[in-house]
Amino acid sequence: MDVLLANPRGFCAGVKRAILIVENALKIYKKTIYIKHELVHNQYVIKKLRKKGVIFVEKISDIPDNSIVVFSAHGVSKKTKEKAIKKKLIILNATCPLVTKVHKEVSKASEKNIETIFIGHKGHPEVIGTIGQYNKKNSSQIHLIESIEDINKLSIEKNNTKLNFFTQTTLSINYTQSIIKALKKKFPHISGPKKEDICYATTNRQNAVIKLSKITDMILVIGSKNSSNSNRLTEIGKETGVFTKQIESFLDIKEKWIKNIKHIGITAGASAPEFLVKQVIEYLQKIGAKKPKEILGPEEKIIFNIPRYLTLPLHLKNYE
Ligand code: 0CM
Ligand code: SF4
Repeated sequence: MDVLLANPRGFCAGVKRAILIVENALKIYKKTIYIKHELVHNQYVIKKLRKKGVIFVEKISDIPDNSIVVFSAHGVSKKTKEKAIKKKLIILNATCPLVTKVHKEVSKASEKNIETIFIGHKGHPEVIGTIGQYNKKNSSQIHLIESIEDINKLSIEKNNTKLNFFTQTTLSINYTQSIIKALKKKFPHISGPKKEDICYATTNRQNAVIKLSKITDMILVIGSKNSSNSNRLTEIGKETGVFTKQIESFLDIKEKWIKNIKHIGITAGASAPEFLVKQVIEYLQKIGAKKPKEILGPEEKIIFNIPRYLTLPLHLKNYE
C-alpha cells in the first residue's frame, strides 16, 4: 500500500499561536490558567493542556475573580469580553488574528447601522463570537445563514443598499461561493469581502485534499469531531467520490477499511498535531504500507506573533 501525505496539513499559524500563548503563560504565571472553550478543537491538544493543569470552562461565571483567562482561537463575543473585565480577569487573547479581522469588520458594520448577513454554522463558537460583535440594540440586525435555502427566509428588502455579508473562516470554499452567488442574485446591492473570509489554511488544506483524491482510493482525515475545518476536509473527500474517513487518532482505524486499499492519502485539520499523523503512518507501516510520500503543495510561511510579554524561547516540540 502506498501512503500519500497531503500538503499543507495540520497546524495553521492561528493554532500554533494559541498553543504558544498558553504554554508560555503556564511558564510565566505559574498559576491556574482558565480557557474559555477548547483552545482549539483537538482532543489530543486539550488532554495535553489539561494534564498541565489548565481548566477549560464554557462560562466566564465559572472562573474565580482575578484569575487568568485565555480566549480560545475561535474568539469570543463583546459580551463575553465585558463579563471577563467585570470579573477583573487577566485576559490573554488567543483569538486567531484572521478571526479578529472579521470581528472588526462586523463591529464596523454595526456602528454604521449596516444590515449584515453572516454565513456560518449555527452554534459554532467562532460564529457566536463574530455575531456577538454586532450591537443588538441597533435598529439594523445581523442575520445568520447556513445554506442557500436560508436566503429565502431572510426578511430583508431586496433593494436594500446598506447591506453586507461576512463569513466564518473555516467553511467549504465551493459551497460558500455558491451561497454568495445566490445572495448577490437576490440582493444586487450587497457588498462583502472580495472573495470571502475563509482563511488561507482552510483554503490550502481543502485544495490539498482535492489533489489527494485524484491519486488515492482512500483518504484518512485526522481531526476531532467538533473541528469545523477538519469536518470540511472529510466532506470534500467524500464529495470527490473517494472513500474518506475522519479519525481522532490511529486507534480509530478499522482494518476492514484498508484491506483492499492500494493508495491511501492522509491529511490533518488545522488543529491536529503532526504527532498524530506520525502515529498513523507507523501503524500503517506495521501492517505493510510503504514509506510515505509527501505530495507537493504551497508552502505556508505565515506566522502570527504572540504578545511580547508572553514571549519565551519555547517551541512546539511536544506536538510534532
Ligand atoms: O473553527 P474550527 O472548528 O475548525 O476550529 P479548530 O480549532 O479545529 O481549528 C482552528 C481554528 C480556528 C478558528
Ligand atoms: Fe486562524 Fe484559519 Fe487557523 Fe482558524 S484555521 S486558527 S482562522 S488560520
